[in-house]
Amino acid sequence: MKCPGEKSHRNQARRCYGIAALSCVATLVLELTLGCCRAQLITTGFLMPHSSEPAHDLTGLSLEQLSQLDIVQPNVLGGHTHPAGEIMFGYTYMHTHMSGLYQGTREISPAEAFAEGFSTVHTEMEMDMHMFDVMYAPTERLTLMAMLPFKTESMLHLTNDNTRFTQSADGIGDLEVMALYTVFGDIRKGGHRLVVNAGFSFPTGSINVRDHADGDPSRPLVLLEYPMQFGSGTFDLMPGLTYLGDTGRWSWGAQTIETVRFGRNYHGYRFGNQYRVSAWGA
Ligand SMILES: [Cu+2]
Repeated sequence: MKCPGEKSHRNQARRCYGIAALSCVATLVLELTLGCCRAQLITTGFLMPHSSEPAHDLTGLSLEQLSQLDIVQPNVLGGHTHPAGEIMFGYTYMHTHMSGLYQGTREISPAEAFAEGFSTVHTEMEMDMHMFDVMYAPTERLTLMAMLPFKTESMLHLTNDNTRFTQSADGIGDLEVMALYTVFGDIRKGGHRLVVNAGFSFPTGSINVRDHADGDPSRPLVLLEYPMQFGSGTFDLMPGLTYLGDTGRWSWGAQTIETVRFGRNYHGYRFGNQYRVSAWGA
């Protein structure tokens, strides 16, 4: 976090938190409004049956074979399971663009933010996320999955003396592992299924992400804002429940997954808990 000016240390600290809070609001609101702009460009996986058959990719399969593969909605976290012995490697690319400043739900101009005493505002943030995941089903009822994101981020700043600068960073995020246990139904028969999700997030993503002050390589490295940090810094529990429906031709589902954070990270903060609800059809 960068705070120019010859203020007392205490004053600076407060100003920093002010900016961080403002940026959090901007992030939250834009997540909602730009949610549909998240481009899910590529989602592929190849399935490796437990037998000695060579691995094949999806491009060699007929439409009918594709429709029989249980790779419904891979972009829904833990939203599908696999039959016993199957391994899936997945890759998802996601681009998130955020811009604008919000106070509550009202968009404000940088000038208004400066008038409130902020010395620097964030005008835009870009994030590219490459998500790698692997799934394996040791039994018919149990599927295990692990996911690790790689993030490239940049944030554009505007200061009250009208200087613009960019800070950027890249690195891995938090490793998530999840067990999906089918409590009702059978993946081979289709119909209705109920799956219990039990996930855990390890703080492998840095919360010490730094870049040069003012984006100027000659200046010292400073800690970047909360949205620029790669991980939560805490161990998080992710319990959830997934309902899957399948008639062979159509499939649909609904899911709720929570993220419950434990303690505080070594910088003394923690993110809020998350509650997610998704529904889909295909
Ligand atoms: Cu899978």
